[in-house]
Amino acid sequence: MKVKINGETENVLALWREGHIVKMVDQRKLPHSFEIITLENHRETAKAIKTMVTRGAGAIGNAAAFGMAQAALEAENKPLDEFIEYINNASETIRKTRPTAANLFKAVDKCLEAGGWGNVSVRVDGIVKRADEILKQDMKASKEIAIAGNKLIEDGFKILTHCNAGALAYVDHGTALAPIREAVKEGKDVFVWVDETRPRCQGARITAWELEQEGIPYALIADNAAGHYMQKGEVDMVIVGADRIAVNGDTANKIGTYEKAVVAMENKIPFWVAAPGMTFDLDITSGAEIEIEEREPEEVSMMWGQGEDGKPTRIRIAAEGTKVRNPAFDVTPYKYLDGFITEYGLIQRPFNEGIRWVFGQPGLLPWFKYR
Ligand code: RI2
Repeated sequence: MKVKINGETENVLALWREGHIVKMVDQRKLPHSFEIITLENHRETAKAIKTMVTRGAGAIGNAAAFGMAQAALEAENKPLDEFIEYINNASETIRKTRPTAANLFKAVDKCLEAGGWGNVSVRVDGIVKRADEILKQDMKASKEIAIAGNKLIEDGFKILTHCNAGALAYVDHGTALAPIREAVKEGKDVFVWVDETRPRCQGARITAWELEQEGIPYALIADNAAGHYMQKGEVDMVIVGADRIAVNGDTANKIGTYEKAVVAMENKIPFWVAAPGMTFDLDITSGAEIEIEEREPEEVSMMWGQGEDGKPTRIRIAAEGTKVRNPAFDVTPYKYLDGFITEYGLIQRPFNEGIRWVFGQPGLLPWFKYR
């Protein structure tokens, strides 16, 4: 991802590992300041996931894997039984951070599997290598998603996106923003409508910032404005990311995605979900089984931003004591989706073959066609 730092353009990843240390862009501070945070151990990394220093399904999967690598390195001098106990406890700490994104749980499981045999040093090596591999595979998948999704984008398209599914959410081109980046690279004239995405405003704070950094034309709109532009014929397609996708195609993504999908269908606008295999949960048959994270009421009753003095400021919108509900995600039923943009290609209607087939397990989901 390109970032302008003190006038110079640099390539920065959302997060990376340096030995036992994990570094990540502090996404809570964007767009008003660009800071890299250093996490010394797996507990700090788990806290960073929970408090959304890093966020986005893919990035929290990487953070989870790096947390596992840190735990392995922290325990490398312990006897085997203590090592196993330490790793299991660390995996529980990491699993408890955020419940919805499939990538987090898969990353932890993959690391446990890689560290599940041999003596301590073999296990440490296995976990650390697996954590690094997950990042490498994500970077490759992100590029493949970019190429697959670009095929859907025509010159002159205006594309709506919700939340942030860019390079900060999925290293290193993003999911939803990856095809857009690719289209622009190919010289297509593309414009992006950016939903602000209350309550945390990842659209306003992160997507708009990413697009600005890359010089991609966009306009930030209030969440409530998306339907208006769809109705006016000013949206050619919608692309969003995903946090967890069930075998039937039901998709959990940032709260508000469901509404956009319904309005898109009403206006006959194609609605695509860009997501890697890691986000598909083949153990659940429908979206009803997806746990929806409920976050702090202050995300709704207060806003964070930059004050007129240039300093970070929190202001209260609703009166103190106001009752709040704050689900972070919703589930869009598969019937509203035109398909999925994955590293394996496009999975689109008419859905004749199964997602399980696409991901190497023949069987279910008879109405998905892999192309
Ligand atoms: P990738 C975000 O959640 C949004 O739901 C967004 O669509 C998704 O993660 C992006 O993840 P949050 O972590 O599809 O900001 O890019 O709450 O992996």
